Amino acid sequence: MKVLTTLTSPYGRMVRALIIEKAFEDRVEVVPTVTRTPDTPILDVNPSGRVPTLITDDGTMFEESVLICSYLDSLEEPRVLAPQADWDARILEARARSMLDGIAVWSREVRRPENEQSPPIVAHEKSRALRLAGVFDGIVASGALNGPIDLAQLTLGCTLHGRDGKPVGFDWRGDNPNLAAWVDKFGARKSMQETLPPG
Ligand SMILES: N[C@@H](CCC(=O)N[C@@H](CS)C(=O)NCC(=O)O)C(=O)O
Repeated sequence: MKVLTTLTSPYGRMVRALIIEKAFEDRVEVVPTVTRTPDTPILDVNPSGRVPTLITDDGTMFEESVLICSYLDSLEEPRVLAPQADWDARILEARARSMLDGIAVWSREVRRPENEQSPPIVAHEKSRALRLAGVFDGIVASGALNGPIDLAQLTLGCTLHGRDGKPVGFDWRGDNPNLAAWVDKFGARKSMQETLPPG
């Protein structure tokens, strides 16, 4: 199997880290690629052009990080993802995902030429991200993310670890010491160290 991804995508990092957590390095090849160019190789396999994209050995194409993580996780025990009926775990997954999706919108906005950026979008996403950082500071203080690795932890870790100062203005550490300590600890895992985004 192959997973195509950029090395900067936090969604791709979730899949790359899960591959390491599951010790699937020999089963899934990570193929670094580029996106958002007219000739990106992603378009040969996935018309959406998005990463991460997984191609199985029989040629089946998966997109969407959670779907890819669910599929890979299903291949071998122990499972990392919460069972369908574990609502507490899935609520946390969704919350972390909500934070990641907002930060992705913010990051994309500030990558546009300055005269094309929307200050209201940037302000909206910045306040959402900082609000959610505060929520997660309380959640990690309660110990809710200290169990065996799960998708909520993986999502939160890939959202925040190794991305300090990105996007510019996302200064969440000072007001959220519990979250900062949790991210530093989670970020020390081999799977996180080996998937650090470049630069
Ligand atoms: N919901 C998707 C989001 C994936 C996504 O937004 N990927 C970005 C990179 S971070 C991408 O492929 N962008 C290229 C494009 O929009 O053409 C997932 O969870 O996999």
